[in-house]
Amino acid sequence: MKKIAIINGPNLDRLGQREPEIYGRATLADLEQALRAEVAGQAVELEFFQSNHEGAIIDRIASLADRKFSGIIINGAALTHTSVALRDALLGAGVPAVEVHISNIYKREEFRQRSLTAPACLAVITGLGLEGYHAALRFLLKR
Ligand code: CA2
Repeated sequence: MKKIAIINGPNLDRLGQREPEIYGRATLADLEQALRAEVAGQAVELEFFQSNHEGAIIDRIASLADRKFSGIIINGAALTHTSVALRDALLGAGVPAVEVHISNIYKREEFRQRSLTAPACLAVITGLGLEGYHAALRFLLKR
């Protein structure tokens, strides 16, 4: 049984409710449903977690390592650009992670073009919309 966690950071609970021109109209619940449908019938467990609190995300990442998860898909949202603590948590967990951004961070403001967490991840997918989470899931399941 492979266990993959999908972690979404601050404000992504509002997905589908604001700024649809950047983030689309689908909600996090839609994303969860679509990812669960993708792995239906496979020996795969998905765990979804969203928080607006940096420490809660860090605690969760540590618990994934303790519970022997095989992969993490993380959209750290704004924490991507600011959080050394999140980077350290990913490095410390030692669980293979893929960083996903719905928008193309390199087409946006300069402050979004730097990711502090990317070096702690195997790969980064940016700008594919919610398809990026599916691509990350397929990648992690093939490893
Ligand atoms: O493109 C991405 O996925 C981001 O990680 C989203 C973050 C942003 O800070 C990053 O630079 C790029 C923003 C999350 C806020 O998302 C909202 C979505 C809909 C409505 C309100 C907020």
